[in-house]
Amino acid sequence: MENKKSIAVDAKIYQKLVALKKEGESIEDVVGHLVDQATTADRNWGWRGSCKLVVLGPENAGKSMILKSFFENKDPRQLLSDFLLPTKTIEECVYQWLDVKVNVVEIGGVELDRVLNEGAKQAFSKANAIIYVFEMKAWEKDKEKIIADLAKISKLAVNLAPDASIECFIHKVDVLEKAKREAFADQVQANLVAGLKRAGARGNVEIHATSLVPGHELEVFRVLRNLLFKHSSILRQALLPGFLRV
Ligand SMILES: Nc1nc2c(ncn2[C@@H]2O[C@H](COP(=O)(O)OP(=O)(O)OP(=O)(O)O)[C@@H](O)[C@H]2O)c(=O)[nH]1
Ligand SMILES: [Mg+2]
Repeated sequence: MENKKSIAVDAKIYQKLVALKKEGESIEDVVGHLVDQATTADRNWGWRGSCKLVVLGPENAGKSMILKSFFENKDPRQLLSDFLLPTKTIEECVYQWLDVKVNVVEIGGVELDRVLNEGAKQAFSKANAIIYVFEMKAWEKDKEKIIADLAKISKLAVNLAPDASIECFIHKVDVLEKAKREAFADQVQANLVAGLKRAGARGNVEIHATSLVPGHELEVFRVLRNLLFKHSSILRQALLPGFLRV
């Protein structure tokens, strides 16, 4: 994957990453090397940390493909040329990412309203991140529903998953040509923020414009990696003072 952007991490971690940086490298390169080092090491790291991700959103939004490309290392090109059956239930999977045991709860689009209206206790309980995915082109038609869903999620999270960050993927941004894409994504983002405020959403909803189409896929990887990053003791150790890059 080509890494052109720097990743958004908190200031302390960022400083440590800068300290590990060799000449000519970007911060993304440093994280990439740390990840490679850990995944190719002979030593079996085992699970040291765990985290729970809940992924939900309307039907056909791209949730299953996002998860397969990130956690199963499936080539997005291949995935996009295939057909995936719609997710008809709530699917729970356990993935390993470095030394992190990641419990992923994926709520199929057909289950979305039921889960949100019935309280979502089990699905949301103790989640570390809740990711809501919708297709960019659905915005005009479905904006009220999207805002209502996100506001509901933010309120449910207060009691069920108080530590969870809430992430919203405006997905399939590739369907618009570049010039229009950025302006439209900015407009959707501004309307979403205003709508969430009106709807009394609680806490912060982080909004990301995403796509799996090659050339655009970095944002999905960046967001997921930054969510998991905090739970990895390998990366935490690597970031301690005195750690030397091999
Ligand atoms: N253009 C474009 N299409 C995408 C992208 N990601 C996924 N898709 C398409 O979106 C469709 C639905 O993808 P899924 O991952 O099955 O959607 P889902 O959100 O899991 O849908 P449900 O299981 O019904 O909830 C597929 O036909 C994909 O080819 C993307 O980044 N860009
Ligand atoms: Mg699915």
